[in-house]
Amino acid sequence: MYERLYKENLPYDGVSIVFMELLLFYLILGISHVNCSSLGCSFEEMPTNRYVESSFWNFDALFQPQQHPARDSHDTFFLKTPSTTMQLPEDYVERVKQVHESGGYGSRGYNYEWKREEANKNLLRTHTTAISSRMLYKLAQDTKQNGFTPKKYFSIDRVFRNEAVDRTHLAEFHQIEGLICDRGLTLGHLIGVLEDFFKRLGMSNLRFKPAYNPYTEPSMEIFSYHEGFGKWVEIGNSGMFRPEMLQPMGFPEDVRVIAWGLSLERPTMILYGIDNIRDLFGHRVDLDLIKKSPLCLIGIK
Ligand code: FB9
Repeated sequence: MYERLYKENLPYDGVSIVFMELLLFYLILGISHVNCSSLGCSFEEMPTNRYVESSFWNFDALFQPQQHPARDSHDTFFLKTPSTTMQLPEDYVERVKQVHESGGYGSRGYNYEWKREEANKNLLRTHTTAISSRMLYKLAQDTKQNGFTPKKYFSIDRVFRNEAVDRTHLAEFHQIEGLICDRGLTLGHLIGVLEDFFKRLGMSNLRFKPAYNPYTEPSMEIFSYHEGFGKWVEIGNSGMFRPEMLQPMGFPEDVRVIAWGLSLERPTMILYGIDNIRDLFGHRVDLDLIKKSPLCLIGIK
């Protein structure tokens, strides 16, 4: 495995990330073994090989309103060419339009005029949750044919945000996302899974702070007390996908989805003691640092 890294001389910035991806892959494998009995399925990796996404799957399908600040070019990289997406599932788009404009499924929606041309705009995905929306829509379609099967998905890949660059933020970073889709899941299940997930990253003693995401309700920011820093560190975000997102997809009423996300760079910087994100990701990465940095198998027996 490691020989491949050097023989194929991956672009410098990719090497360190590969290490952490390996780490996380093992981590998620670890978790899937734990819960396999209860949910009888293990985590499957979502296909994230598409940086360019339509606003529809990145925002509208997630019930994120078209006037939401994250949807303007201050936060999002929109494409000049191809500026608009080719095709969307028309019947589903109509249901998304409805739920944004006038609600349904117990929601009163956002009461604004939803524009197709806005949903057609292509962009560099701002989160891998755009892939989660595609995968969940496919699962709902599949459910209509062959009945519902519980699923656990994860993704680890690049996302792009037109943000101010500083010591810990670049205009692109790697997002880690996990989701579990099953009947009758509750916030208790989410908290249990998060405690298991982060314990394997060497983080226990978690605190959960109510938060807001357009696509999850309830939502929680996750904090862990970091002995070294002597303070509580925000280690991720999470929530239960809203019925306004899941019902238009066609899921049965009692199907729930718990999901969570964090970055790959933040834990890597802290675990490897890297102070500036540019030393971890980008053209300034020192390959020697990578060569001599052992793979830290935290929490992996
Ligand atoms: O990674 C983050 N923090 C972190 C994680 C691990 C860690 O490990 C140390 C070894 C001990 C340390 C820190 N964060 C998420 C928290 C902050 O860093 C935050 O300021 C920056 N966040 C990024 C987004 O910034 C705009 C980190 C990134 C992030 C935030 C949210 C999600 C994903 C990545 C999400 C999500 C989500 C929520 C609900 C449903 C589905 C996905």
